[in-house]
Amino acid sequence: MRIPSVLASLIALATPTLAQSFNYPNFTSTSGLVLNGNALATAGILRVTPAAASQRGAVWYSQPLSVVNGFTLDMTFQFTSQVNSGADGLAILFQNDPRATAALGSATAGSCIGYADNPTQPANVGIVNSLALEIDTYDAGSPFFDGTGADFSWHTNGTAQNDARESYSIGYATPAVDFTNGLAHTVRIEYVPGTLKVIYDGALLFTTPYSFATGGTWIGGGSVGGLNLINGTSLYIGVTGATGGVWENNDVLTWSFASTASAPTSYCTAGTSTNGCTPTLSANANPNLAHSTPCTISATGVEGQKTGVLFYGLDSLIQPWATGSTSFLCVRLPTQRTLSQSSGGTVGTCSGTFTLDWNLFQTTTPGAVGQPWIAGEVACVQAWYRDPPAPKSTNLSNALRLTYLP
Ligand SMILES: [Ca+2]
Ligand SMILES: [Ca+2]
Repeated sequence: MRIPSVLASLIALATPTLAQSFNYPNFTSTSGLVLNGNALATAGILRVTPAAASQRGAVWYSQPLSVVNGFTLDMTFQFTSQVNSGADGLAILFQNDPRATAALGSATAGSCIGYADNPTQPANVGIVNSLALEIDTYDAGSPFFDGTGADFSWHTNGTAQNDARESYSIGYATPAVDFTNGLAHTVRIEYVPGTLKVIYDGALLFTTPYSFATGGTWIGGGSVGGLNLINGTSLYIGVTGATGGVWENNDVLTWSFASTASAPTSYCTAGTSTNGCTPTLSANANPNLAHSTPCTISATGVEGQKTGVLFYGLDSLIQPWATGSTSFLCVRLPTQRTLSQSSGGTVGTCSGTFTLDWNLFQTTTPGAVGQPWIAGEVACVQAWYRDPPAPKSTNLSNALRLTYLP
């Protein structure tokens, strides 16, 4: 039995390239999450803190996820049962603190929003080696000097413990529609190395220069370094919150995250055609949501003058194509066929090619599998071609994994 060992090696090759993501459309289940402090799940809502005095909570995805090549994070949040206009809000955290999923900030001030150190207290418990996006609902005045008490603010102190004082902000904005109005709102964070974008209720609110590798610049001046990433790639991702002498429910309704793969990655192996050809699939770049940057997929080394088609699905698979075949099916159902084409070139040689303009196909094929695409989503692509003497009269190329960029 040779096939099982071949399959095992293929699976081992495929594993490191899987997209890293999570998606909580609600919190009926908190599987995969670690809840600290006063955080709880209730009626499908993630209540980072309940509406009571001097609460703090933190919720972490249990595994570190890759951030080094970029990511997209989406969250729906809501502040309810506000007392005296409510406090103190939520913060979205990216961290590599030694406490890992046990990390939790100061309990002595709601203004620390569950992640920061309290500068007026001797205990040092701010989450070190972290970047935080405050969704701040309360202006505490001195020593924090929050903007308006209803603002987003990025805070970091590099590899040292994070700090909620506004002097540790690297960028902030106050949205025109106040998120403390009791209604549900959405925030999206898009990170590409060098830039953080905050999209609030579907519209870009502000952009902040920042890189996990090189850090950023505090709003009051002075540069701050980047973070030490886990394995050079990853951080724990979470949400924290707090209340003090004024309080509210600090709630999260939905939450999803997807890492960006740096480039299209190949997986699986090509079958060998009757004339000894092993077609190789490649692409110049990952597609983006607007289909505005070139994404061309090519299969080279195809037998000349063969009819074939590129097809794709949303997940990978490694399954023998047919008894006696050297090919594998590497794309899980449901699959989407693109247009049938001829490989060109010379009969009996490996001089043929198939090509696909991914953007053209997507923009001219409404309802194609995968639409509407979201950032971080994966498409697994493979080429199929006629080879009459072969088992099942056909063979397959290797496969390619594309990851949608914002
Ligand atoms: Ca505040
Ligand atoms: Ca603040």
